[in-house]
Amino acid sequence: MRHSFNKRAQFTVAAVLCVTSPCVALAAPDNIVVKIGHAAPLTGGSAHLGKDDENGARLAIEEINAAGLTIGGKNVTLQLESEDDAGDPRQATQVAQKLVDDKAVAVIGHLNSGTSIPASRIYNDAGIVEISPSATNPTYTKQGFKTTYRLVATDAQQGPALADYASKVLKARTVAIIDDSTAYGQGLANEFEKRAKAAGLTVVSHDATTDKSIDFRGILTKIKGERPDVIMYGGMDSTGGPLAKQATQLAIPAKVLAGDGVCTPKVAELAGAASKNIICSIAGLPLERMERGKDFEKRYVARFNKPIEVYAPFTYDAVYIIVDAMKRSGSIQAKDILEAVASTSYTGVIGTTRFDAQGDLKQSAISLYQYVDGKQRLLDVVKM
Ligand code: ABU
Repeated sequence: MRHSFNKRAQFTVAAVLCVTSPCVALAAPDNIVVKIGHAAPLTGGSAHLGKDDENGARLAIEEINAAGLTIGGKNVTLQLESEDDAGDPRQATQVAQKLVDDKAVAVIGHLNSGTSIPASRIYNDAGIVEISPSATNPTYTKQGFKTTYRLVATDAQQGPALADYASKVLKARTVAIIDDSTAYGQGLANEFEKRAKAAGLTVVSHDATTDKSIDFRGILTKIKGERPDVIMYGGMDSTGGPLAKQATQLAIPAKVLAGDGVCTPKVAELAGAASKNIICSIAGLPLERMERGKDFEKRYVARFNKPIEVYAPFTYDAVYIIVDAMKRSGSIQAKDILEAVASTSYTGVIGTTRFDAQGDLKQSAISLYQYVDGKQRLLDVVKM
């Protein structure tokens, strides 16, 4: 039943779009339009990251359509349906339901852990694969859903990598922790704290703010009195940048350690000269260590006339992983794509992707960066 309904729906989409969209007017009668969903914050403090993710997916879809795609003997045109979840858990579930109702056969997203986790139940109920390019909270893939996948390491790996750097490289003895109370920020801070304590660091304080805060002077003034060797921040760049800047304005000498939500070109803009105090990680290989990274970067910049933020290579590969599953199953049905994604062995820009039974990567990496003259400089890559 489900099979024939989906097939009818996809032909209907093609017909409707032929009269409403010049893009699909190109589609011949035997050309099936298949929707790939994407969801991320396209408004609000993380809109630049959401747009970066969308651009990566769009570039892949444009390339695949230009090259021509045939699945099961039928010509297929991919269509990106990109939705704005505003980084908000409630809006994320509404957007997820819309993508399901609109018959997306797979979804790339969401960007945040706090949106990916609640949305994942909706995709699971609908039997649609969800591949997050960036959600790092371990809970995302621990819910027992067969539909949840991610292309990054988890915070159970990222938190310890940051704590080990603080302890072994910075030789820190004391740390003050701040998190933004989100699934990501709080989760990462907690993982960091566990490993820091195990490594013998003293956690002098652990404070919570929100993902909308921009004034950290109250917390930072208190922390200044605690004289920590380092500050660890669990949150995104839109808040991490001002936090680092205000710490420098208050003459706090401590380095600010943070995860992938902070580790962007944008944070240097927001922190200004204080970016030299930031050490951050991303939950994958650095672009410069990806075999096809330079080539991807050239095509991305030529198409969008802006630099990559962080996870565009991951959304780009996510599209190709979905198409690889279509090719291997010879089907454009959501249930067949879902089944085939589990046995993915796909070499793309970010490397070779293979998933474990939970939907996490079998092999991943954590890359550590500092900022020199406002530019990211790679410090280390820890293979997982
Ligand atoms: N991993 C950082 C940004 C996305 C998240 O909330 O997990």
